[in-house]
Amino acid sequence: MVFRVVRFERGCIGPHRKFAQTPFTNPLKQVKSEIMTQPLRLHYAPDNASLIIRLALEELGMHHQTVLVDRAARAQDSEAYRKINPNGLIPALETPHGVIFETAAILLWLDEARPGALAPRPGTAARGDFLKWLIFLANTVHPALRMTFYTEKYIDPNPDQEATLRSRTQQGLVTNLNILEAHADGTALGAATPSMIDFYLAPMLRWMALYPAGGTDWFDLTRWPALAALTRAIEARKSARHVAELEGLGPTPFSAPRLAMPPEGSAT
Ligand SMILES: N[C@@H](CCC(=O)N[C@@H](CS)C(=O)NCC(=O)O)C(=O)O
Repeated sequence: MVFRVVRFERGCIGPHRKFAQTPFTNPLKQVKSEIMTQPLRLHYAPDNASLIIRLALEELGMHHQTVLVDRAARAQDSEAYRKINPNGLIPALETPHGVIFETAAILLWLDEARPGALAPRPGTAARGDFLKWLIFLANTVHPALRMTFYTEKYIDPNPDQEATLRSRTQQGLVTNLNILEAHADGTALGAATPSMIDFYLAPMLRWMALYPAGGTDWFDLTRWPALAALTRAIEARKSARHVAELEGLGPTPFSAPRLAMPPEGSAT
């Protein structure tokens, strides 16, 4: 378990007029104090989708504990873990509001805890772009990646059909990356101050380069120079360097990744 230092910036959960009128039961103040007193617990495995959340937590400076899900023992399938995430998927975040699972949902929950820190604030013109790219990553890119990693979950075992499924899905990912490249112009994607979208995309670019073992020939990050720049910008951040060290991801975890050598747990 890793305990991080608490850093609560002033105004991290801003006042809300509707609630501010109720002096004794201000729910947002309550959330703030709950988060301060009850640590967030991230159920994680190294180099899994929990990496996205860990990067965001570190970047936000939010106090959290990590709880290893032992993939080598298929702990994600255990009865105990399914009480946390009934889908048996990593990550899950225990919060004062209960368990949140699904990467994008957790990111949005963190955004509510620290409005404006890693995403444009709700109601601003830039918010729509943020939401559409976040959901595009979560609904389109991430599930396609899963399909290339876990073909056995989608079709019956058959090496030829699995290879076809994988390569057709990877062709779709090329199209997705072309679109992302065209929009990584520093507005919603690849901005000088990264958003949650960048922290979501960088690990997925890493996994495209590494997984499945022997099935990554399709991927060459140099084809997408703006996305390559985004990976370099993310891995240069103090938060990302720290997480890379904690999960054994190496010095260039996103721009030129190598397989994880984590101090605990297993990536697969
Ligand atoms: N839609 C889920 C996907 C998460 C996901 O694919 N997690 C992988 C690890 S990267 C996992 O739990 N794999 C274990 C399994 O499928 O048994 C999310 O966004 O959180």
